[in-house]
Amino acid sequence: AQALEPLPEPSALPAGGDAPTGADVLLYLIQQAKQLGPLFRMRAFGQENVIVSGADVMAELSDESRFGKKIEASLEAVRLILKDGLFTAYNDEPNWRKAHDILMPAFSLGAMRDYHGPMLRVARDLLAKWDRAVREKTPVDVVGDMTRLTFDTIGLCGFGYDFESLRHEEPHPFVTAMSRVLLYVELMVEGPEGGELPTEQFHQDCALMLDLVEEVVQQRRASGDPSTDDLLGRMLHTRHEATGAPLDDDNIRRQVLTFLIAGHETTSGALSFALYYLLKHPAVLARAQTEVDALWGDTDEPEPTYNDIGKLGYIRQVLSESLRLFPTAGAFSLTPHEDTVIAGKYAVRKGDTLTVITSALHRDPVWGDNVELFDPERFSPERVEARPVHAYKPFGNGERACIGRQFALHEATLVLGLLVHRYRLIDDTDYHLKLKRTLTVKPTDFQLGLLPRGSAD
Ligand code: MNH
Repeated sequence: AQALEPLPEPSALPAGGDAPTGADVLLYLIQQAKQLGPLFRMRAFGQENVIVSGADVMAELSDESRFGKKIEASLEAVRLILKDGLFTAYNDEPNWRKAHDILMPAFSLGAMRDYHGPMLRVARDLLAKWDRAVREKTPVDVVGDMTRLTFDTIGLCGFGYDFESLRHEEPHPFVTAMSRVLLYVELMVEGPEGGELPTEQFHQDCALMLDLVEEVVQQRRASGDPSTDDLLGRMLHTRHEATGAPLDDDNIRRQVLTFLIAGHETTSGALSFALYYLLKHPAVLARAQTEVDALWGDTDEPEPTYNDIGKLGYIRQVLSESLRLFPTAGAFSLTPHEDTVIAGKYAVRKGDTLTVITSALHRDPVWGDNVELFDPERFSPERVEARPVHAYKPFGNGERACIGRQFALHEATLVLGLLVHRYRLIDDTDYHLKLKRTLTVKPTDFQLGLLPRGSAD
C-alpha cells in the first residue's frame, strides 16, 4: 500500500492576513484549489475542513457505503431555524427518511405536469412586469425579479398560496427577513464584523417567517381540502408507508419553511447567472432564440406546453453551463462513516468535514483547458456522455441530493425560454459580474436593459 501523507495546506492567509469572508471565500477557495490540488486542509473560523475539488476524489466520495452528508458548522447554524426539516436533518434522524418518503412523490414526473400551469401563471406575471419596464424604458433589477418569480412559484406550486410578490414594488417581507437570517447565520460561523450579532433582529425575523408558515398551513386546513396533489397536501394528509405515522406538526412547520427557502433562493440565482451569460454571449443568445422561435414562432402570446420544455434542449444546456461556473448552492459537505483513507494516501476520520467546493470541482481539468469559458456545448449529449458523471454536482450527491432538481430545471427552462423569446437583452450599463453570497451565491447590482424582439436599435 502507498504510504500515508499529510494533506496539503495553504501556506499563509491571503494578503492582509484576514481570512476572506462572504463571496470572497469562494473565489479564494477556487484559487487555492488550483494551487494545492484536489484535496487540501483548511483551518478558519475555528473549523477544520478538508476541501475537495477533484473529480476523481468526488467519484470516490460519491460511494454512499463509505460517505454521507455532514451537517457542518453553517448547516448546524441553519438548523436553529430549519431544525429537522429535510435540508438540515441528520442522516440518522428518523424524520429525514419519513419526510423524504412522504414528499418524494411531489417531485415525480406526474407532479411536474401539475406544476406547469402555475409556473406559467407566475412567469406571465414576470413578463407583464418586464413589458412595463420596456414601455417605460427603464432597466430591470434581475436578481430582485428572479427572486420574486421563484418565491411566487414555490408558493403557488408547493402550497397553493399566492405571495404576489411580482405584483408589488417592495420585496416580500418573508424574503427580506430570510436574507437577514441567512446573513446572521453566516456571521455566527465567521464571527460578526466588529460589533455584536444582531440577535434581537434575528428573533424578530424568525418569528415573521414562522408566522407566514402558520398562515400558509392554516389557510389550507381551514379550506378543508384533503387533497394530496401538492407539497403541502402531502405534508398534511399522507402517512409514512413504512410506519403509518403522519408528519408531526412541528416537523410540518420546518418542512414548509425549508421549502419556502430552498425552493426559491438557489433557482433565482441560477436564472440570474444564466441571464448574465446570455447577455455577455450574443451567439449563445441567438441560438437560444432560434430554438424557441422554432417552437413558438413570432407570436406575442406563446402557449408553452409541458412537453415543450423537454424540447428546449439548448436552453437547458445554457442553464447547466451557468450552474457549472456558478453552482448557486456553492458547497456541500460529506463525512466518512468510518475512519478511512482517501485518494490512496490521506487519512480521514469518521466525523471529519469533507467540503466539496462545487465551483472548484466544476473547474477540474476534466473540463478541458479553458475551464473559465462559458460554453453550453459542454453539455451537448455526446460530451456529457464522454465525461465522468461525478465531475458535475450542482445538486449535491446521492440520497441527500436536491429533491427539487426537476422542479428547478422545469421552472428555469420555461422562464428563460419565455424571456429570450420576447426580449432583446441590452447591456447599457456594461455590467461587470459582482457576486453576493449569503449561504448561496448570486450576482448583485445586476441591471438589465430590455427591448422587444424585432425592434431596431
Ligand atoms: Mn435544492 C438539497 C442545490 C433547487 C429543495 N439542493 C440541495 C443540495 C444542493 C441543492 C447542492 C444538497 C445540499 C447538501 O448536500 O448539503 N437546489 C439546488 C440548486 C437548485 C435547487 C442549485 C436550483 C437551481 N432545491 C431546489 C428547489 C427545491 C429544493 C426548487 C424545492 C422545491 N434542495 C431542496 C431540499 C434539499 C435540497 C428540500 C434537501 C434534500 C434532502 O437532504 O433530503
